[in-house]
Amino acid sequence: MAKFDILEDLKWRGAINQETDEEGLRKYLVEHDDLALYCGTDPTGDSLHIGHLIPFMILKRFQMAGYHPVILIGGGTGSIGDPSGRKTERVLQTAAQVKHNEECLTNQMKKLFGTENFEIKNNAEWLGKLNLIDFLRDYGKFFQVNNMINKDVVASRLENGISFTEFTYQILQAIDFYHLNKDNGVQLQIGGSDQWGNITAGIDLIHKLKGADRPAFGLTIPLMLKADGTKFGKSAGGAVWLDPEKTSPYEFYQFWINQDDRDVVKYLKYFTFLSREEIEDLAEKTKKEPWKRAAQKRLAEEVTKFVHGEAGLKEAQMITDALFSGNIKNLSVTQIEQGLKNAPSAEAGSEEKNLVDFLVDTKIEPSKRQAREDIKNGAIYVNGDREQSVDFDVDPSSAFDGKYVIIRKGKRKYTLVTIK
Ligand code: 629
Repeated sequence: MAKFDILEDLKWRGAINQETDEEGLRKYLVEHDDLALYCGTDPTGDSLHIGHLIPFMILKRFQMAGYHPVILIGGGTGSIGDPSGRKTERVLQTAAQVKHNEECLTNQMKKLFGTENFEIKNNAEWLGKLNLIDFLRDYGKFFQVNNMINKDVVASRLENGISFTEFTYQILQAIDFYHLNKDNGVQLQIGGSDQWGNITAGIDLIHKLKGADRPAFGLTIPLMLKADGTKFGKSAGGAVWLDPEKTSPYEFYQFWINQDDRDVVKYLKYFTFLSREEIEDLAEKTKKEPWKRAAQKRLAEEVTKFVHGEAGLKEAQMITDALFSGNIKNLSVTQIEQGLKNAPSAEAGSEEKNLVDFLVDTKIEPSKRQAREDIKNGAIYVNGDREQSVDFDVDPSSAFDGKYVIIRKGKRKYTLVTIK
């Protein structure tokens, strides 16, 4: 059976940085119908963020092409700490933290990958059983310290120091690949470019223990760079998380819809399952009619749907449309909280108050004179209604469960006033 040429597709997406044996992997895929591959993540937090999504979407692409992805949650390695990409030693996590994070990440993975044709493994299962003497005899002998310290990750830390614990990390990740190759038929490991040293350590170990012709491959993905030079994956509120409690579906949607024209096509290639034709069409539209932002809209829709489902996307779009049109009356309290989380805020008491005073007390207007002028000019909206009378009284109990009053000044300047 001739399968979809996944490597060609990844190349076109710009998703391949380095490969350990490009020819060999290509040949393997031509000669075999099956391939199992893995990517690991350490439970250092209780949610994935969109940076993690990059390798996991590639696993998903392999899954969709009929291959078998394995996700490794590093319960063992997460108790040690990967020095990759870090200038300083990590603080050890407690066992309880690791356990909690493992559970959170496992649930997120299940949402993204479903239950068919994929599995989740935890390396605590085998690493946790290793005793020190066996570790040194069975594995340590295959690692040369001189090679280990030459790996970028260690070399860059030699001046300021690296503990023996973190120094050993690459051996643990190597044991994982060996274990998964031997017991689960995993032939390929993928990861971000920071993982190159750990991935090649695993391949070397497999080749030493199982022979040089044993199929074992590594592939890394380039570091995501933004056209404006700032760090990818950050929004006003910090990292963009997959957990809807940390980054609401609305914020998530907004993050994608606000991307620069110079980045949007690259993101479509990385973060969506749209076909080459569709992406090329959107690239063309971005060039010819950038003001329509067709590519950004499609990107936001696709990624939000993938991560938060159809319902999450609907909600994000509903809030977006309401805030854009000013027609906010039908939003629920939680939708208001999502939509105006990063908007200016103020507080007010629950008693009725004249609009002019309300605007000055909440500092939405600098003076009564300015407040009166803006009201008369029709620039002030209270809970979605334009108010042009300076005698209008704001009644905080009239909307949004009495919790909020929303003032809009001009086209889109919202202030969320919390009622105390
Ligand atoms: C045991 C642990 C393995 C294989 C991998 C691992 C985890 C790996 C690591 N990965 C990063 C992480 O956990 O630290 N040692 O946050 C992160 N990864 C996704 C990408 C990455 C990488 O989860 O590979 O490059 C970020 O894009 O930093 O047997």
